[in-house]
Amino acid sequence: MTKAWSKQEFEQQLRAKGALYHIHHPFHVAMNTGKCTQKQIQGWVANRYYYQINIPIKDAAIMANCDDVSVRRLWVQRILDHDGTGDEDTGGIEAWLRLGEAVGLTRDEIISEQHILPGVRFAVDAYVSFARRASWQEAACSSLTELFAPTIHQKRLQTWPEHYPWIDSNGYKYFRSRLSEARRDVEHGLAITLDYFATYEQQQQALNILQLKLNILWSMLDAMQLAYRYDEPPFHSCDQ
Ligand code: AHQ
Repeated sequence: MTKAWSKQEFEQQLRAKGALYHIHHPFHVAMNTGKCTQKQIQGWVANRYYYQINIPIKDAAIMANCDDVSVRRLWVQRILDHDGTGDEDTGGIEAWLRLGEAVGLTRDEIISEQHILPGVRFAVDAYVSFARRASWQEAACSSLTELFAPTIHQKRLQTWPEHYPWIDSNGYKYFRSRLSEARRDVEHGLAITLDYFATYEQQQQALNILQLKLNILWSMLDAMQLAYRYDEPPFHSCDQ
């Protein structure tokens, strides 16, 4: 029976997974080094919209599975951050639509989901399905990719204005809002994870859950890489 890691070591092991975060995906590297065309940026924003609208659904699934009112009291903020609370605060999904308009898409074409690639849809749906059937603690653990998210949002805010001056800077509101929201969320998710996954076997399970989410994020970008940078969109080789 292998001895469990200390909480410090367990956290180190979780953070080490950052080496596989999608900031290192060639599509992301191209975006952050100014190598993407407007079409490729538009494809990314339009496809990531499907991820964004599914985050509150995923979080509601976690809430539905969670019998701990103190956890729900904190977790509910994630839903409000995306859905907003009304006229004044229209939320992250609205900010994402603003990003879409800032890169030259129309709201209608984003909301229509006409650009969503099958591989992106499958990956996002897999995330929501996981959150529905996993325990709320396991699903909380899967959100820990946000340990690495502030860096990715910061990088976009630092590099995109210089590389893509044609993007209206009003579109960057979402990235700015996530800098603080992600830091707050991940503190809570990390506390749940470090407490719940106590034995060595459970700690290995937590690492596997985090890997599942890293795979989901990486697979979304694989679909976009093929479609928008290799010009091989789904069914491109079929006669129709
Ligand atoms: O905008 C993002 C977001 O709201 C969330 C919620 C969180 C979760 O519950 O899994 N993860 C996440 C992420 C967002 N943006 C991604 C990006 O690259 O812009 C990063 C992603 C994450 O790291 O999981």
